[in-house]
Amino acid sequence: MLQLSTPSLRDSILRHLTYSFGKDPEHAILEDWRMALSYAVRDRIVDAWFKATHQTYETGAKRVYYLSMEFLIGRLLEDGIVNLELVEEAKSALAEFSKDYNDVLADEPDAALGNGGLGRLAACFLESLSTIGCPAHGYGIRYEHGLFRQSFVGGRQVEQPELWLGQRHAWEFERPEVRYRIGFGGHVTNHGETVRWHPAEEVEAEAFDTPVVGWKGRWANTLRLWSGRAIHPFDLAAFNHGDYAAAAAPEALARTISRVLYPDDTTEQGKELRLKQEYFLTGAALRDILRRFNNQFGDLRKLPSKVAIQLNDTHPAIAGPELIRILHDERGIPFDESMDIARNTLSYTNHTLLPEALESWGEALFGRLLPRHIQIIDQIDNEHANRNPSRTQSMRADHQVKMGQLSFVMAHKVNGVSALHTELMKTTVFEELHNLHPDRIVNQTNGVTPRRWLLACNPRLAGLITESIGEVWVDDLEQLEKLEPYIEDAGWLDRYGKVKRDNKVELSNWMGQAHGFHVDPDMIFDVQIKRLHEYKRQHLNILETIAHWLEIRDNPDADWTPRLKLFAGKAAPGYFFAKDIIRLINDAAAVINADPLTNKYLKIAFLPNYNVTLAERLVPAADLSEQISTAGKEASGTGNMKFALNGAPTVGTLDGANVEIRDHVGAENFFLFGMTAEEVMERRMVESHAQKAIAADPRLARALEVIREGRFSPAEPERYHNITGNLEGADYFLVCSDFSDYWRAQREVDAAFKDQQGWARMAAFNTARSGWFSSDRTIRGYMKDIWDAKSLLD
Ligand code: 26W
Repeated sequence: MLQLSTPSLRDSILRHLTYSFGKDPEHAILEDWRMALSYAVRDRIVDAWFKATHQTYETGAKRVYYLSMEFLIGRLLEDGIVNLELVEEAKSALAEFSKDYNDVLADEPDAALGNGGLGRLAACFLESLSTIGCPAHGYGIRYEHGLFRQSFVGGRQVEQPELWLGQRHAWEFERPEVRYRIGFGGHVTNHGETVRWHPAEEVEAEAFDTPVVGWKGRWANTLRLWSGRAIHPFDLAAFNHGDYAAAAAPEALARTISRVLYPDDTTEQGKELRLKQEYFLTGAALRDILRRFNNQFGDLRKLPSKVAIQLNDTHPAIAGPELIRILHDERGIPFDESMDIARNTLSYTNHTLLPEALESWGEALFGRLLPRHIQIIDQIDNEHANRNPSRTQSMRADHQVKMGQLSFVMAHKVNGVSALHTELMKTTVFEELHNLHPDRIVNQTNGVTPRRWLLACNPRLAGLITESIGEVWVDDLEQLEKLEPYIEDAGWLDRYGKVKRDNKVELSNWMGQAHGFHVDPDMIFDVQIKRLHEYKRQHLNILETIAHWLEIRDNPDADWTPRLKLFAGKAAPGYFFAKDIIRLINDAAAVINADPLTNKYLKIAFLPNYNVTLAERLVPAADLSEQISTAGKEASGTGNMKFALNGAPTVGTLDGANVEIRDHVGAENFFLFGMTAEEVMERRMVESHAQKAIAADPRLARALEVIREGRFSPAEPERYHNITGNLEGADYFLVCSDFSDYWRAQREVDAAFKDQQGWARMAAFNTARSGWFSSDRTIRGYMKDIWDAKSLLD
């Protein structure tokens, strides 16, 4: 392992600046310094990477493969520095060149290769797999354009292409020697037993590797991302005929497959290119997995004992049919045996119960693009029907290919992502399959990595914790419980409270400088940051805020608890209702923030372009975590865990992992409101439930009225009639029915916040009792219950 002192890091930075980037300190630009520091840190990660790779090979250990269409990585430089415990060394090494550490970190673009929860979970999982020392690969797509950049024009969301590769990227190694041809379309021929697929078009998948280092740099795994390449990139003949576009077309077409991330996170669009992306990722990953397996073990019947493949939702579900195609069509293993080998190798995680998010492809499109796979799926379906005569539901009903059903049947384990969600899987979408295979569904409640989401993003709190109980918590987070005795010490609690206030001051300064938005750091920082979706009910939050504003206007001299309502989040470009909620929040903010009668008590901010880096800035400064989804809709949530860890009590419903957070932190440290998942089902049956709720709550009625009459859109009074119309009508997500109790909970928050000592206690108990929500605990669960994989570090 290379020396880890400041001088050697400084030398390494200077050496890379000089020889890797051809710059001397006088002429180097900020990006050069970032790249030089990144390379200096990367050198040290590569050592751990090589050691891990060799050890895995030598020990013949079982490998885990995590297949995901999304990896919401964010920035990697600080993560590398923190995991290698080089923060002070990096700061002082840069200082010797009078460079500011935070300026250099801020120059790195986010790798926004994901939409939200599913993608970020995959990134946290990879970091935990490395921290634990479990041999693993992540497989994904190297999108040229990640999730779109969001800006607001007149309060409306505007999307622009994201250009992360527009700047130099320090964290990937191109692998030109690792290429696989992925076919599409064409036809299938039968020669007696053997079936042959003859693709009509082929594109090459080229590998780009990123090392993922764990805590203390003891291990590093590989994230392998595939990029589309043309087999014959340039059509010289066309060029010679002056048809330059045609000449470049092959390359452009091939790159299309990895050009951009689909920005939808709940509605499957059924687009052909999306299916091509899913097969591109899965086909290349399986080729690569089997090449590595063959090199080491050979006998494919041993595959399940040496390889565990996790499907991150149904997006890579084609892995089942593809593995059978290779085992049966190419390697001649009988079909049912191929099916068993595949099932014992594959496992599937479901992340949502929303019907519109469950992938189901039209058989015409599917059959045209993957003519052999649809045959195999029919055979899988028949095989399953034969083995389960009582079965009624088919994965091939109504001329569709239902990827949820296929994933369940082709997996030896299926898991949900919170206790409530896993139970709902058994009683809703997978009820019949659960009854047929009662021991297949298991729960693995989500988690987050404490390295990024506490140690790196909240150094003030991490410092206080380490000073109090040592640093063991960093990779054994339940050690945080050792903080409980300190909470009884008023002096310690003051320091805990000061940490939060200093984080709030830092965020206020940043909001002032970056967005010209000035706010009093003693307000309650009430934060709702996540993708925009009706089930997450950002419109319930703004409705309560408007009702609160009207109440303050009625009694401006009352003893109100000043509050900042902070929003951030993107809406899928085609999700117009969600985009209107964003616009309403911005329109309301413009009026309420300008109201001299109330703006010392209530302010609203919607920060643009929410991403991992913005979350790292907001979470440490939050006082209150908004987790207000309609019960039964949020599979787990992971933001809720980050807030609790960073000392922000939750105002929330009994949904997803909120239930388990409340169980761990204590009901007295959680502001609960709203209907349970059962009550939601019942309330939906109630005739005009929304009207009844509005009639019963004048505050709600009045808030809806001012929106409907155009108080926040005087130029276009009817602008939000779709929102008020929906809420006064179907209100499927029960915003109106949960409003009164939400109001009640928020007023309890106001009262509790007045007692700063009391609030700090609640916050500190959230930190001390949230250790279970580490992704290390989650991954150890997968290793034990699903993958039968071992750590090579323990
Ligand atoms: C096909 C379009 C599409 C794309 C992504 C449909 C669905 C998705 C994801 C499953 C949506 C998602 O991110 N789900 C979130 O997953 C998190 C990690 O498990 C959970 O914590 C969130 O509750 C869940 O909404």
